[in-house]
Order: sequence, then structure tokens, then C-alpha cells
Amino acid sequence: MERTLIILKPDAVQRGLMGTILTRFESKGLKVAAARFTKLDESLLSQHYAEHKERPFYAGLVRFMGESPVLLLVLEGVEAITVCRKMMGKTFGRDAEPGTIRGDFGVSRSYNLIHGSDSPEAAQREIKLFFNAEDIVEWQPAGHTWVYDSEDLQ
Ligand code: IDP
Ligand code: MG
Repeated sequence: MERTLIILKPDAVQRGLMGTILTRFESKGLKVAAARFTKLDESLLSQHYAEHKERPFYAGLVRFMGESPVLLLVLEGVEAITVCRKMMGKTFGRDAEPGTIRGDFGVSRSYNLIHGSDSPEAAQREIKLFFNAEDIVEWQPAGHTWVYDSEDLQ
């Protein structure tokens, strides 16, 4: 099992798309391991987006992400990082394939609805940045045994 950090960004929250997006992950079989609705401050955002500090879009990105609340999620599943990135689609809504979250719901470069960790190292770092260890809930969804075959879990 793998965990990934997902952020439903301010545009997803303001456009009333939280439920729609979360439903896609739930329907796919991903399990919510932690969730928090909050407004992110500049210090957290500068740590989260440290790799983009020198990019021309950085200032606008931090402003946008702190402007309004976000929904922070830890999702869990087999190969959850790759599965979620595929479901999100390419970074810019205009390039993202139909059927993906960004492809179906957005047309913007900056307002692209969702963040998802892009590697196991990033996931570990990002989950630690936004959640305490005790915020991660260990639980077994009732339908779990019908989501994965025993072979998937080896
Ligand atoms: P990702 O979210 O698909 O991993 P990254 O390249 O890591 O994409 O960029 C982080 C975020 O920065 C994007 O999700 C998007 O919100 C924003 N961003 C990236 N490139 C641009 C750009 O060229 N213009 C405006 N915003 C951008
Ligand atoms: Mg990225």
C-alpha cells in the first residue's frame, strides 16, 4: 500500500467541485487515510513548493494557493501515487486528456484544481508537512476485499 498527498486547490473548493473530485477517488478504490479543510499560510506553501522557488509563476502560485481554503487529503492504495497522477491528468487543463480531473474540469494553466505527490519521496515529505502522524487513520473500508484481489496485495 502506498500513500499520497492530494490537495483540492482553492479553485476546486470555490467552484464546488470537492465532492465530485473526491467521488472519483473513492469510486476508483482509493481509501481516505486523512483529511483536513484549511487555509494554507505562506510558510507552509513556500516549503511545499520549494522546488519551484525560482520559477516565474512561483509568486502567483503561492498567492493563489493561500487565497482561499483547500482540502488536504492523504489517499491510500496500491500504487496510489501513480494512480492519482494519472487520474489528475497533465498539469495544464487545456493539455489534460478528457477523462482526467484536470481534463474534464479545467482550462487554465494555474487554476488546475488539484495537487498530487509525484514520487514516494515527495509523498513522504508532503504528508509530513501537512499532517501529524496521529492524524493518519488506520481503518479497513467494508468493501476493501472487493477492491483488490489477493494477487494485487502481494
Ligand atoms: P504538477 O502540479 O502537475 O505536478 P508542477 O510543474 O509541479 O505541476 O507545478 C506546480 C503547480 O504550479 C501546477 O500545478 C500549477 O498550479 C502551477 N504552474 C506550473 N506551471 C505553471 C505555469 O507555467 N503558469 C502558471 N502556473 C503554473
Ligand atoms: Mg509537481
